[in-house]
Amino acid sequence: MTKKLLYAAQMTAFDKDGNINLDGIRALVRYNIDVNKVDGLYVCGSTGEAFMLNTDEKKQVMKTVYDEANGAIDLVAQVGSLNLKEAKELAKYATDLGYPKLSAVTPFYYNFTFEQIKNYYNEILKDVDNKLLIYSIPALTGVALTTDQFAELFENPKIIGIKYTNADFYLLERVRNAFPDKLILSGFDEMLLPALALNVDGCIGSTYNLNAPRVRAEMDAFEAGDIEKARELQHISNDMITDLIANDIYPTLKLVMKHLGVDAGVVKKPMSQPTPEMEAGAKAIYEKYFK
Ligand code: NAY
Repeated sequence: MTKKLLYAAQMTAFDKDGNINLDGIRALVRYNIDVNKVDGLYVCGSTGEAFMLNTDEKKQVMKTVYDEANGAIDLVAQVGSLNLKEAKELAKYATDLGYPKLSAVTPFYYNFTFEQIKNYYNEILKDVDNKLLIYSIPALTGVALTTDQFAELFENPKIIGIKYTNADFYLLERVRNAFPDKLILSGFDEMLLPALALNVDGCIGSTYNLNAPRVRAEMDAFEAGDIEKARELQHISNDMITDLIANDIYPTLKLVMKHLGVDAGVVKKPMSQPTPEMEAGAKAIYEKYFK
């Protein structure tokens, strides 16, 4: 039995003017390594607000995380972009830095055909010696790949798995069964337990920046066959996630981090800036779930 992997989706700290705050990013990495004891970090994904960053900012985030982690944990650089030239540049940049894995979101917005999506992945990987996880998040991209399409993408040996952020458990079962040797990481934190039941290799999520110890205990209980305990822990996590979503999840994650002793700054506009009500809600979440 192999241990399930726990990755936090790395947040990007910003100041109130939307500039990246490298010290805040370092503090988040340290907390994830020292306190959360994660197996790895997913850098420049949705939680990292990367689709609102320019190329230079993405590079600074990747470099800062890489330096701070200093080889202690696994790192995945999300390089996907509608600008394929940028995606290729970032893939090369992250690979040259030493990132052991890349990931790329399925290209979105223009309703690309599967042929175009396939060419996008093969182009990103053409000139780099690295491995890649497909970042599948149909709710945000509108791109829902089928088992056969995943199989076609896996014809490229550099594509080693999927970050599966999808509530379609029928597809997850089909994909897990069809590709037993691929790395499949579950991306919806509130659906971790059913994903574990379908034998995912682990998870990547935003709430693990706060909640990793509880989630590790859940995965350990699951592996030990104590489903009742795993269910109880998922239930607490889901109460917390429900409260986070009700309070506006992205800014609230950072506000709760502050109570945990990490100044992760604020989110970038057009995401909402903290209001006094939001701050009160974040304090209540901290007190209810983390004190
Ligand atoms: C990413 O790229 O950072 C992620 O996909 C992390 C996964 C998160 N998805 C989104 C859209 O933020 O952790 C989840 C999510 O926040 C959580 O399950 C609450 O819904």
